[in-house]
Amino acid sequence: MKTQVAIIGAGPSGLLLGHLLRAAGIDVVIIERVSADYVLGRIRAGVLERTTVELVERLGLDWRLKSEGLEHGGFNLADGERLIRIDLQDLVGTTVTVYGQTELTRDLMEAAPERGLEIIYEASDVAIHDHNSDTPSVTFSTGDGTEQKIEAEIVCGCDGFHGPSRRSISAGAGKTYERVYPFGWLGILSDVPPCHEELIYANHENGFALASMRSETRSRYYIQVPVDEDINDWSDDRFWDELALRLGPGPAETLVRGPSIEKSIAPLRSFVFEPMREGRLLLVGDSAHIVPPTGAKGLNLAASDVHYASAALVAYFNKGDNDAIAGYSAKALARVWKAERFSWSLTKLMHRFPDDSPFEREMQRAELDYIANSRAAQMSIAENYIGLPV
Ligand code: RFL
Ligand code: PHB
Repeated sequence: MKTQVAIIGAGPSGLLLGHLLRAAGIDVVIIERVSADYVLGRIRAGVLERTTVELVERLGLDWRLKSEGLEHGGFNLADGERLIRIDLQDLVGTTVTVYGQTELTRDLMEAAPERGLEIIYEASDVAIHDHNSDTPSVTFSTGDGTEQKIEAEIVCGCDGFHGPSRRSISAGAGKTYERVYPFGWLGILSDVPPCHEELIYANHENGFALASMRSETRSRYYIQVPVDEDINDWSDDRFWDELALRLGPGPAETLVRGPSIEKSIAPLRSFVFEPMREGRLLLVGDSAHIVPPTGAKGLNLAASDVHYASAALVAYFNKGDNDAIAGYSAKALARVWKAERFSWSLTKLMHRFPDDSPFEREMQRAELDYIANSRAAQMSIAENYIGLPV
């Protein structure tokens, strides 16, 4: 099989990139390790920046996002006593959209056949070959054990943090930056109305909590737990009690409890691999970088990588511009590092670290009080939260 671009991974970055390239008349094949249902079963991001929404609009695949997505003009930081509202609309004149990653992924998957975007699911042993030559290829096995080979001009690694693409970069050709946090987020999804009309990020003595949502009838809540926590120790009742305590008296009063329909623990990590390209292999999204979810940046960073990668590939294939691909990594990384900084600083501000002394706790209190009373501080948070320009 031959194609122009082989994309590894049918998560949001692979699907968005595949659609944008197809819209420019470029041939694409996506190779995904698991089934479509398995991809859709992962409950992840919920907040889309304007730039991410615009990519979906450009594809004309935004009808469900427009009708079911919730536009939020602000969000809240809670410090145990009060809600500090960050008024995005007033401070930076724009909004974010609450729309589940699952829903976005479903929209992109469903539109693939009609747009000639081929996706091969359940491909095992995916391997990249010769990306430093002019004739790279990808091999894999299909469900019945048949070996397949796709020759491509460019390979895009959209295969997340654990995929093979980053590991295919030559030894010594890249550098890794990493910070692993000593805690994770225990999240639940429940078909109950949200406790508040906007998101609440809470800093409590017992640890961080987040009140989020997927719709007016479906809530998504998280609490910080130690990284080695056993999920079986968290009955729904225990989760709701702890969440109510951490969110504080106001939201606790309006909190509606119900059975969890999903419950999982996600570890928190900051990670950057650079450069995001070697030869004809481009790394896109979580394959190159991870942010802790505190700033809601992971999926949005994947989308901005896609923006830069698709522009470079369209210039390369349709205008014969070889330098465009060479420039991809530096362009994407400039934005990646700023999102890393924001996600790390919000994580530090809102979580309990096991080694923190009373001094660090007072620093958090002082910073939250400063934010509560400074429009300049709020504006800085707001412009990062809505997403820096691409
Ligand atoms: P994904 O979504 O991990 O998709 C990668 C795809 O590659 C496939 N794959 C392979 N395919 C072929 N061969 C192999 N050997 C393969 N190995 C892997 C996988 O099966 C998968 O389908 O990466 P992508 O596309 O780069 O997208 C990144 C986002 O998923 C991620 O950044 C966000 O979910 C992060 N994130 C959030 N981001 C936001 O922007 N806003 C949020 O509110 C937000 N909340 C979150 C989050 C992530 C979380 N977790 C669980 C890590 C909340 C949580 C709890
Ligand atoms: C979510 O709704 O899953 C969500 C929202 C905001 C975040 C992280 C996760 O910062």
